[in-house]
Amino acid sequence: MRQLNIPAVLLVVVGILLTACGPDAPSSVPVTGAPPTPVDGELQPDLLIAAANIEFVPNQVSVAAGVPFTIGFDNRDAGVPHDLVLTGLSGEIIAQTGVVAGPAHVSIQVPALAPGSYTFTCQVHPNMVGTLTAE
Ligand SMILES: [Cu+2]
Repeated sequence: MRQLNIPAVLLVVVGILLTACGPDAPSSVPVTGAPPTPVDGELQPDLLIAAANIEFVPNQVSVAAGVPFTIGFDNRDAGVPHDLVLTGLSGEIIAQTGVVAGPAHVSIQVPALAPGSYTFTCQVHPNMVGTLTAE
């Protein structure tokens, strides 16, 4: 009973594949080589992330992949300790500010990242979570 529609589904899938791979499909431009090597002093402008009212502001940021950058971390919560820990695709720590009580501003350098989605968290407040996308 459950097999009744499989041939029809296969036809549809094959049809889609043929359409997508047809002779008129534009050839994609090949991606060549590694990202450009950054020159000293040519860092991206600071990414500014604040901690305010026990939240990261903003909590969604994006950077160019393959280029080191700095994060300026601005703890605006007076008397409240926060930090910012950037973790990689396997949960490894890439960069961290250390815990600072607000108001305080610290900067950290982040090495060039492979394209992907990274997470930043506050170790003091596990509900403080943000996403950094390298693209
Ligand atoms: Cu915090």
